Amino acid sequence: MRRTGAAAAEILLRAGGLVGPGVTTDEIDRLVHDLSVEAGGYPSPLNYRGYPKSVCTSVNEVICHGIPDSRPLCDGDIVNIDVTLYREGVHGDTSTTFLVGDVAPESVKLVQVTLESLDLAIAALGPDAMVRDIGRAIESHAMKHRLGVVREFIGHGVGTEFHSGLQIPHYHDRRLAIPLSYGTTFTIEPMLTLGSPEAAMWDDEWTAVTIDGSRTAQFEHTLVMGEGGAERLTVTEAGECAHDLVRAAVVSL
Ligand code: EYF
Ligand code: CO
Repeated sequence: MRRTGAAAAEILLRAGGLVGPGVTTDEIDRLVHDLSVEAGGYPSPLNYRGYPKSVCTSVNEVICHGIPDSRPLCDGDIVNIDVTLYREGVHGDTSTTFLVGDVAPESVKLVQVTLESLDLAIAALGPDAMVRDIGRAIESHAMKHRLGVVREFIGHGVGTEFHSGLQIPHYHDRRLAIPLSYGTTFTIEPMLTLGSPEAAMWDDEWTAVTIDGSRTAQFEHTLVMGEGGAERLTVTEAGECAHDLVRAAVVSL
């Protein structure tokens, strides 16, 4: 899981390097596909439950599962790239929302707070961590910044299967007193919104969008529970990931 996670993180970093005005999400899809194969693996989304592409690319009001296409990204867009790599018998799942060119301050804030909410959720997982600690950390940070938390799509157990039975909601529910035991591998992937957190589905039956067309951002890591807390698996061997690129971009604004 550590090796596959590191390879997925490298692929996401490379994909993020391509992001810019004029680049199509089909070009990002091709790069992710080719890098996954070069890494000795396979892009998990391709043909997963019939999904037609190798990566999800979710632009502006698209919450998740955006299908890459021939439209170029525009200056001011935000785009989530969600990479899952299957290699050595396991999946590594990670995503980052990238800024495309010059992005309006409200959207930059959305991206920044969403990343902070993931970081806070990971930090909230101590030795006796429970599933509810994750949603509590995310929802309280979102509320502080008057952002919505999407409830329809959640984090999940991940390992030899892309999605195991474990469910990781990003909203607070005190009934989720479910221990995250040593060795559990799972994702946290909060989706926050500027407006309504309600989701609607495009006619393609994949693309989930906000019902009011407001923008939304998402960040994701695959994690493993260790003795002292959660360890991020979707980081390079040097401990880096594409989230760091966004952190640097946001700070320099
Ligand atoms: C309505 C799929 C899409 N499901 C989940 C299939 O966990 C994921 N990313 O972090 C994740 C990625 C993909 C995915 C890519 C394709 N699917 C199944 C059911 C419904 C759906 O969209
Ligand atoms: Co996932």
